[in-house]
Amino acid sequence: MNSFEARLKFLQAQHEALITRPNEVDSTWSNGVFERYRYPVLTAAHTPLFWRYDLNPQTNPYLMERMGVNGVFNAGAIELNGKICLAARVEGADRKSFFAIAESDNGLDHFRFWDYPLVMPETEEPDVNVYDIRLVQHEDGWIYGVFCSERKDAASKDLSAATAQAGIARTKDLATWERLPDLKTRSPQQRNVVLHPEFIDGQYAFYTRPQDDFIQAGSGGGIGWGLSKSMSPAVVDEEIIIDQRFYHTIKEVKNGEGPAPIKTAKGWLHLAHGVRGCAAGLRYVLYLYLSDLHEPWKVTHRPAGYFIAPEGEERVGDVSNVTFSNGWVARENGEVLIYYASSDTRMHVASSTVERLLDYVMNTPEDPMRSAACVQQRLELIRKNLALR
Ligand code: BGC
Ligand code: BMA
Repeated sequence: MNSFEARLKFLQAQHEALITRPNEVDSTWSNGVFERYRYPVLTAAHTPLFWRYDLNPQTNPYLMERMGVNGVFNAGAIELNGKICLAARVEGADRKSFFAIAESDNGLDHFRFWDYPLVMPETEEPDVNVYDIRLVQHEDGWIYGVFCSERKDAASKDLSAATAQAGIARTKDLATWERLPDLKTRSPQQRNVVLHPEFIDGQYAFYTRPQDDFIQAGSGGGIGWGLSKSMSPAVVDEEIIIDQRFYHTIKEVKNGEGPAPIKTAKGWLHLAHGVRGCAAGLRYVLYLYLSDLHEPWKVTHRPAGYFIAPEGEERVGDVSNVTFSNGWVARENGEVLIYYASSDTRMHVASSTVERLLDYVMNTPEDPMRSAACVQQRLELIRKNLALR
């Protein structure tokens, strides 16, 4: 066996061992709200070797990686035909990202990418980068993918100036996609747009995130809500802010809806991200909130603080100190699989149940917004607990 073949065999064995490695609950983590798992479910190394290497000894005698993958993160998620499918953001070494489906039977391990990444049709004005797709099974029968489409801001002299808008596509099988026009709103910038799974008064409903600037929320931002009569084109004329940013909270700088909310008996359960600025840069954490079953734009419960924040190795990566989620799956048995990415690098899974998450959102006190009030809130808990002794 020559060295090319030997190395190829080694790489293949290593890859297969990685993707068939059983996952297990991380026994060092225990807060009663959710379980963390020991291993990431997807990483750059999970992508097939034939996406990265030229496997022909004639054209690649050194068996070099020709097209590196920088990270696999921010995946949309859906349960389809009994499989858990993730639509991951795969970012090449060239910093352009694209979507690719990886599927697993149990949603915890053995995720395997389909042979080809998704071929997302372009619009007339091509996207420069696409990312963070939210998959939604809508009651109209289509599976929609709503994602960020980023293009260079041609009007600005600043080389990095960009505009983000919501790209929309639909499918029945995750394999073939029909691209629809981008969402139209009054905001020059939209990221983190999510389609609500049900009609509201016969219209499509969107969670939006209007901003004046590509990065900075300025005086705007917050999670918005608006209705559209159609999906092609989808047009939201009026946006209201349903979940604002607040000074000195986990969402002081920015926030945005995560995946589409889960319908429960007590209301719509939402997962979102909050961002604050600090000396180390931006810190992204995840939080939950609950909104009214019949009027999903009315928030009923806002547990204080974060639900998931980066821990251990999750804190380090291409963009460190980030947890981000745009995918979760509520299973028939009440289990919830939460897919979150760490530091724009890899995908993890956490598990809980609708029952536990509802208990968490309904019984975690709200943020009283001042240190003194927070102490009072904690004293109340301490007194009650000490009275039990
Ligand atoms: C990156 C995203 C990031 C956004 C705002 C984009 O260019 O690809 O990952 O969320 O900028 O910082
Ligand atoms: C954003 C998101 C994500 C990313 C995060 C941190 O604004 O849209 O793509 O995970 O920044 O870089």
